Amino acid sequence: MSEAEIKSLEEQFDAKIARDEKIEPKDWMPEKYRKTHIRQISQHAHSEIVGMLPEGNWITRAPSLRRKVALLAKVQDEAGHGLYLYSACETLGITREQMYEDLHSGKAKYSSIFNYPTVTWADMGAIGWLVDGAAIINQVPLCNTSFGPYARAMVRVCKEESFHQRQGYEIMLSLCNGSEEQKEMAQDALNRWWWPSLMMLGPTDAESTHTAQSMKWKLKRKTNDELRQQFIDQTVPQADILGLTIPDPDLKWNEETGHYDFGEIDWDEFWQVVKGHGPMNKSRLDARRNAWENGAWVREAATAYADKQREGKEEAAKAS
Ligand code: BYC
Repeated sequence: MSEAEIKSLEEQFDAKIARDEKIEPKDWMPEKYRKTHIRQISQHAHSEIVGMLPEGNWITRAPSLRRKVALLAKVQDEAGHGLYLYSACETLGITREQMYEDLHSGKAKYSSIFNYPTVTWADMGAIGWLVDGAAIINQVPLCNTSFGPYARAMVRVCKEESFHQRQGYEIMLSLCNGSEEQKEMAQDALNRWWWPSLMMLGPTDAESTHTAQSMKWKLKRKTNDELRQQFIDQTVPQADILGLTIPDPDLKWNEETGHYDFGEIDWDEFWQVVKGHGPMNKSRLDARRNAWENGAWVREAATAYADKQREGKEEAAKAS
């Protein structure tokens, strides 16, 4: 392709983005747009799949049948989200095997938040309330992202996430209306999950390598700091209803800005976790690798069965 042809394609692409039209898999797109989407969508898919582990830890210990059913359904939804996202990502020309390989080798990232342990039942409440709460704030703008398959996957994901957030908040409400010990469990879970939930929305805009370009492409519709502020403003009144204290002595309503001011985030901790040194990184990756290796016989059996079916059909076609 000549330089002039590429320039014309780039101009058409930019004009489409400016008109808020969706980019579809077979449309021409700049290589960097494709690569950035593969990076973000695959990391998002991995986060959903790894994100099943901390909650999966509590399915057998849920305190009632009702809680067990809801948690089981939530974890299954997360598997579904991962699968939509892997499918959306495949439309950009990467195979699912390659994505798995990148996760298992440690090359691909997944959300920092899932590298923390779930030590009490209250953590199921805190994850639903805070982690899914932050996820919704991050993902609602993605329903309007420029790449069609990602935007469409996000619509369904967001509907399910709002149910997840409500089930988490309801667990917190029950604990806070329960015994003194239950309320302490809820406060302890908030203390442990608050700061990691703020970190989950990514580094500050000043430190974010991808935000400026992703905003231009309308991949991202809001910056990391905008999302974080929105999350804090939305969540503080919810903590008040629960009667819980956000573990940030600097948290204060600011009349002038119309937002909450908040304390310093420990970014060293965030980068340590992102680089693989969080409390549960090793355990999470080991669990995913083991699941992949132990599931090899299922994949082989399914392939052998599909081959047999195909051979049978070919022989039948020959005979007729
Ligand atoms: N953890 O330039 P930046 C869920 C990396 S699952 C780890 O700001 P970007 C749920 C970033 O990748 C929710 N790494 O990046 C499931 C980049 O490194 P690379 C998951 C992080 O992409 C089960 C570098 O830091 N949500 O809801 O513009 C149960 C610089 O960052 C993190 C999504 O994936 C992090 N937290 O913005 C319950 C949403 N943050 O790639 C709930 C889709 C940043 O250059 N993703 N990094 O090596 C996004 O919206 C964006 O990718 C982010 C980061 C806002 C997360």
